[in-house]
Amino acid sequence: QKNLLLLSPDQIELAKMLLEMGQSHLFEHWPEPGVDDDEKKAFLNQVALLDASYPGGLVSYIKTARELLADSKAGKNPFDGFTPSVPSGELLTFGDDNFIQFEEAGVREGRNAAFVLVAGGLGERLGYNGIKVALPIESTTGTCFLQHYIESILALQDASRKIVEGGGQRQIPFVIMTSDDTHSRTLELLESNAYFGMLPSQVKLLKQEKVACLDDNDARLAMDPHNNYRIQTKPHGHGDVHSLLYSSGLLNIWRDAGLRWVLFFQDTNGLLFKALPASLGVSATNQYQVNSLAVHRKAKEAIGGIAKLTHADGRTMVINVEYNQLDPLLRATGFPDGDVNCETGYSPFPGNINQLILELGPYIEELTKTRGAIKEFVNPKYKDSTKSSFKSSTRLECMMQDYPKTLPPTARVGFTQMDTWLAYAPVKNNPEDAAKVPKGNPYHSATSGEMAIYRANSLMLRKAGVKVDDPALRVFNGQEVEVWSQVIWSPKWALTFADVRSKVGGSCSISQKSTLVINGRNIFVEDLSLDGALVIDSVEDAAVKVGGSVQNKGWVFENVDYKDTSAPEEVRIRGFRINRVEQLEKSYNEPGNFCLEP
Ligand code: UGB
Repeated sequence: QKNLLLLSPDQIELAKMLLEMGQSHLFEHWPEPGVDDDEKKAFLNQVALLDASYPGGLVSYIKTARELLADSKAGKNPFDGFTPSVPSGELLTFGDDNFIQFEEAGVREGRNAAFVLVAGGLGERLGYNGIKVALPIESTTGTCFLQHYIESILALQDASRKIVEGGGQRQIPFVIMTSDDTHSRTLELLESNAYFGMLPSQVKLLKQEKVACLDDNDARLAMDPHNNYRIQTKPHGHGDVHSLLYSSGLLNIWRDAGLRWVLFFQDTNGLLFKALPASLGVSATNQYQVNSLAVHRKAKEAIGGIAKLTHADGRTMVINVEYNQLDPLLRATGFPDGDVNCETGYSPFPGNINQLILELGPYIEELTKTRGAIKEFVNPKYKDSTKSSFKSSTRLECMMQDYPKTLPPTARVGFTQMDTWLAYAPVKNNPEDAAKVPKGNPYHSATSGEMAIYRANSLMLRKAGVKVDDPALRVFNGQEVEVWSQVIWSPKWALTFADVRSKVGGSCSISQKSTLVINGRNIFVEDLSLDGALVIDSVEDAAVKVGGSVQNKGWVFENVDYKDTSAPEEVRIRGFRINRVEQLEKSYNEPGNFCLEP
């Protein structure tokens, strides 16, 4: 009581609220006034932050936690009463007429889009000490994920302005959700690289706050083990992105500026922008309020399945069901074999890759009702089967893909499914864990993430008529991977398959050991025979025709063991470095027409 005199009226209100919510243990150890007064005030400042950054405040957090903890203790199945079926969506085949039409529609819509990258996670599973968006997407050019994302958005912006008559000068907004773990390093990466060519005003960082940890089934808030004037906090999950966007006011600004789409994506999927134009085209053509990008999924593969759930009482929703829940749900609802492949050799349920395209108008309408709050879950690790105490504190979590859970059944929720090689190659697992992945399943490591870029670019060139050799098999960090020709192009060279087709011609061939780097908008590859390394750079106003026979010793992959601490971390985690033995390198820095024909 005496301590109340130290506090401001707002802080007193917060303290009372905590006492009413059964949190008196937070104050029990407080000494007399005069001792640790600054710490006591700092504690209430933290409480104020936790209260302000959760929709409905701490009262709501504690109440929801009690409900979810009770459900968890009772073993309640969140899908009780629901029967899964395969929802309707668009199945795309790379490079066919349909795909090309959707890509064109997507590029047209690009100028009406805003991009949101969720990058608050540290990626503990990857075992990398930096922020994941600073990792090189591949080691041929060393471009980092953030640079690649920004250049892809800028390429879409340019392409969209060109395609739409009077396309104007609209800049595509780019939001990055950060957390205390990633915020300052993300800002530093942007600032020290001149925002990779974006206008600083185009980029907004929104920092998510952590949420309070819970010690028991009564949702008693946990004290920080290192400071008994702080509540222990942990990340709440990427679902926070919705409430942050809502409270930022950006959505209304975007709507007033005429935008129509918000595209959400994750930190380390180097293939995403190859799949994105067509998917945006699907959203626009099919008028999807929610469009989830998806890939072919093998039954029981460890990615969620997108399913339509129909409740006995008539409710329906189209939602991601995590892989560990899909199989039991199917078995419990009249599919005795559970999650099995159909005649295509894949599960009929599309695999969720967690890249979402939301239509802005209905999104704002929904968030106005929910304030961006997303259905949460709790995952306590119990000490024993009585489920009465936890091994360590837990907290509520939420996922951005659970957004459709509160939508009415009339909402148009669909998906766009593509080949995995085109759309999905995340970098999530450390070398040791990746090496243990059963054969045939994806490693999702820095090694496989890089190899996927070479494969996708090689396959795209093949589809455009270039003769690209079959890959070689190599083992890096205990993972056997296909090594395709190392073909890399900047997004301004080609964003869509139509771009690729329009920039290669004649009879071209690329040997397996070759490296081809194309960095410039107007580079045309015609009748090129490449067996070695070729690097072409050009400025905007230079048009360069590249052809003839290029042969040299090229660039070679040298194994590096992940335990070799003399190598930089980003090299170690992929298990190789590139030795640039010999190359033909040409830069065209002046406007004009040029021809490279060695
Ligand atoms: N992230 C945040 O921004 N804030 C957070 O609090 C947490 C994460 P992970 P995970 O694509 O394979 C997701 O850790 O567990 C960002 C989907 O939920 O990589 O693999 C973080 O920076 C899952 O359904 O997520 O699971 C990163 O950009 C499945 O689709 C992103 O959120 C899976 O991804 C994802 O974080 C997948």
